[in-house]
Amino acid sequence: MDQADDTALFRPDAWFRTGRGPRYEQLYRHLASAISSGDLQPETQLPPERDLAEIAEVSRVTVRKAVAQLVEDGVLEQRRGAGTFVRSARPKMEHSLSALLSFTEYMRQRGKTSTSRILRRGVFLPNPDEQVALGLPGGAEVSRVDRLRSADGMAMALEWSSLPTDILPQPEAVETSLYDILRAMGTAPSRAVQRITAVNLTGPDARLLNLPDGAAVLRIDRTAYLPSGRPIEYTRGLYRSDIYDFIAELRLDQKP
Ligand code: 16G
Repeated sequence: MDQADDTALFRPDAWFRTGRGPRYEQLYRHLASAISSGDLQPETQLPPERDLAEIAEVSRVTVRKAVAQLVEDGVLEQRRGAGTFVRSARPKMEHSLSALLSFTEYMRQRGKTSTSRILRRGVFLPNPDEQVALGLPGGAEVSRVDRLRSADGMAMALEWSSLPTDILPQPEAVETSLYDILRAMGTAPSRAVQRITAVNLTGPDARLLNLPDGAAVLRIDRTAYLPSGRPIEYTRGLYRSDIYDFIAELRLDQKP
């Protein structure tokens, strides 16, 4: 369980502006948006009321009012004897999460059949990017699946996916769809954060995608999370930008 020990989030300069309404309302709005943006993750424990009042430089009554409102909204939970926690059940969010598409589904929606050519599958020692993105403990290994993805036989994307080994113990099991396997195990991601950049292809990547050296493609790095907030997939992908009109999925957050 995480402690919200990053006090910067609660300091007055993070949430208080003169003339923007009562303090408890501003604090309430700030915490609500930190929860819906994921800055305060599910299961995070808030500092005790007295500490929170001290960090936020407000009275305990102000903290109590803001927290009470968030509890009423169902985004915070007070556990007797334990403290106040960000709730993990977010029904409204889960509804929108069905929009998190896999390559296979994305292509199916467009009437295309997807196939995967496996370039590499196995369990490896993680590199620093994987370690950070997946929050892997020291010494943990990582399952990797590298694929060339095609639609109706046309090469569309190269994807290098990494997952914790307890989530994907057998990377050899991945044939066409990774998400089908995760769904079957009840560990499909429900939220993803993507970073999209334009890059130019070089060497072997260009040849695999049947594009000339230097062709512009989209690079999309996706980190995907379980509803609990645990990161379980880190995929770096190169997508043909000329034919792959990629849509960044958005997540509808709960309204504060
Ligand atoms: C999408 C995802 C990728 C995921 C894959 C699973 C993006 C940018 N990337 O390509 O992260 O691993 O779908 O697809 O959307 P699959 O279930 O067909 O293997």
